[in-house]
Amino acid sequence: MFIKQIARVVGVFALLSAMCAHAQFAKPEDAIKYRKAAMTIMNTHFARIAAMAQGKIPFDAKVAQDNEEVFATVSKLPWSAFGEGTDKGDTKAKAEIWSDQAKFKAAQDKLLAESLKLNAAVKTGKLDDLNVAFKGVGAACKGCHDGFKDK
Ligand code: ASC
Repeated sequence: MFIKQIARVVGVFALLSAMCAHAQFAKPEDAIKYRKAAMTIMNTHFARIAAMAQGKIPFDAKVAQDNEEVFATVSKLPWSAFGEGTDKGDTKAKAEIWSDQAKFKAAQDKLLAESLKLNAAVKTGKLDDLNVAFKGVGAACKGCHDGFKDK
């Protein structure tokens, strides 16, 4: 009986800590470093796709797919690193991230939606599809930066 109660309490704590997304970072500066690193990787892989879509480098469907795969995965990572206390320090994050969380979440959802379209586009293997989808993702990046990132 008593054991069951302990198990229940432990379970509740585990759930609470899982819900507390920024608990994975020991210090705010760790979270800031993490989200910047994720965005650097997003930029690297998105830029390769963009270069192909814009005809700056030769189009290779396999290369586009490989880069999209990394982008899709890593673009899910930054958001949990905008927790409490990470508004100060070595960051260009605007206060609006915390004061208008619904809008910030909507900007993340927009990126996810455009990213899914990019995923569909790289699968067709057609440069025209890539060209349309990469613009959607780029607009989502820019939209969020315009609203939530200092120059
Ligand atoms: C990138 C990058 C962005 C977007 C944006 C598109 O490669 O780092 O923030 O594309 O410039 O307009």
